[in-house]
Formats: sequence, C-alpha cells, structure tokens
Amino acid sequence: MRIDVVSIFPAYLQALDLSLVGKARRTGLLDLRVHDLRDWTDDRHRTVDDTPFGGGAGMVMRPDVWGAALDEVMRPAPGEPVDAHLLVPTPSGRTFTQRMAEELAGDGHLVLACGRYEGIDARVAEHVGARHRVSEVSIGDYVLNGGEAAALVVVEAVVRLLPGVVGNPASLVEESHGAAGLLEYPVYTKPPTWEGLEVPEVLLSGHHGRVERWRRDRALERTAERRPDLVAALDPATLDRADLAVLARLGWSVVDGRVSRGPDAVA
Ligand code: 6GU
Repeated sequence: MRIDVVSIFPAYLQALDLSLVGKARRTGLLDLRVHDLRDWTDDRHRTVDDTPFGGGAGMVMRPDVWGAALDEVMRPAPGEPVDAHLLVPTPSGRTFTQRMAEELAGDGHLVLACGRYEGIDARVAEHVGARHRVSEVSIGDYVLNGGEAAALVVVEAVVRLLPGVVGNPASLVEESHGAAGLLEYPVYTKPPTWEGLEVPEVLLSGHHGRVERWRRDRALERTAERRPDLVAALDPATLDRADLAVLARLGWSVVDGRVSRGPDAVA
C-alpha cells in the first residue's frame, strides 16, 4: 500500500518511523511518504492561509496551494492503475471506525491532507472529488488543533490490518471474532500477587471453559458500564443463556428482538 501525508508540520509525522508502521515501511509492505505543504507555495513567505470570505475568526487554508499539492501527489504513477483515495481529517467528518479502517486497508493508495486553522477551502474537496474518492473523517467528538494527530491514528489503524504487518495474525482474528461488539476483558500477567493485589483465581486454574466464561462476563459488565450503546446494538442471536443472565443482573433484557434496558427490560 502507498500512503502520502501532506502537512505544514511534517515533523509531527515522525512517529510513523517507529514501531509497527516504521517496520512495515522498512520491509517494503508500506510505501509511506510525508510532504511539506509549503513546498507547493510560490511566494516569499510560503503562505498557506488567508482570511475567511464572509468574515469570522481565524484563517482558512488556500485552495490553490492544496490543489497543486494534491494534483501532484494523487496523480497515478506510470503503470500504477490504483485510484488514490483522499482522506481529510476534520472534526466535521464522518466518525472514523474500525469498519472504515478495514475498508481503507483494501485501498491501494491513501492520501491524507492535514488541515490547520479553521480548515481547508471547501473547493479543494470538490476539485479532487471530480477525479477521486474523497472522505472527510473525524476521530471523535473533541477538537484538535489540526489533522496531524488524527492522521497518525488513521494510518496506524489501517496499516496494522495489512497482511504481514501484525506479527501474530491470531491477534487480529481474536479482535474481530473474540467478543464481537464488546469491549475487551481485563488482562493480567506475572507476578500473581503484586502490591497486595491478586490475579483472579480462575485465570490460574487452567480450566479453559471457566476462563472463557469469566472473560465473557467481565467483557459484558465492562461494556454495560462504559458503552451501553454497544450493548443495545448486540444481536440477541449472538448471546447465550449465561450472557442473558449477566445482562439481566445489570438490568438488560431482550424485548422485541432487541437488547434493551429499563423497567420492562428486567425479567
Ligand atoms: Cl480529524 N481533526 C481535528 N482538527 N480535530 C478533530 C478531528 C480531526 N477529529 C476529532 N477532532
């Protein structure tokens, strides 16, 4: 896969030299290129922004500079038939999800355009959209100063799904099937006693069936506590009697084929 990241702070992306993404680059699984947007300016001050038409606070990134950068970076290399997909990190984008990461991992060429200030002139997405797929994505409901941190998140989430990047593919399989739609259960390692705190005895028992049940119970409890939206989205067909018992204790039940909580939810 090829990924290009364009930013006025290319040094921000140096984290992509490290760890699993860095290794994927060195082994040739990933062709990742970071560019300085100012390389496409042509004035003495290397200007990338200007005041917003219609007034208001802050600055907007100029379409001519971004257009020149993206036209060059997204142009298919000779003999490279893959259609580049432009990703624009912005708090007003569609929420970036694991499903989106899985889809993007199937693309041949991703380009991330990191905006700063109040964002990029809207004509850029329109211009690029005439020739390429364009997706504006948000990594969550909070505001960052620019798209760089979000680009790091998107690249890491996508690259770890590429074949050969994660050392033990069983980790990926476990993530996707392990407990579909639930948060992970708590994990422990040695020593079995630390600062007066014990590892739950069942995990030392060697009884695989009891361990699996305990983990599933903890995952259900955690999800009900922290992410009730995920519990409500569970497919009842994926729940066994023990699951339903745990959920009932927490005030959830299946009503009209849906997992729901509240007065008529308690059995
Ligand atoms: Cl993608 N960009 C910025 N600037 N802020 C964000 C974001 C992205 N996602 C959440 N907040």
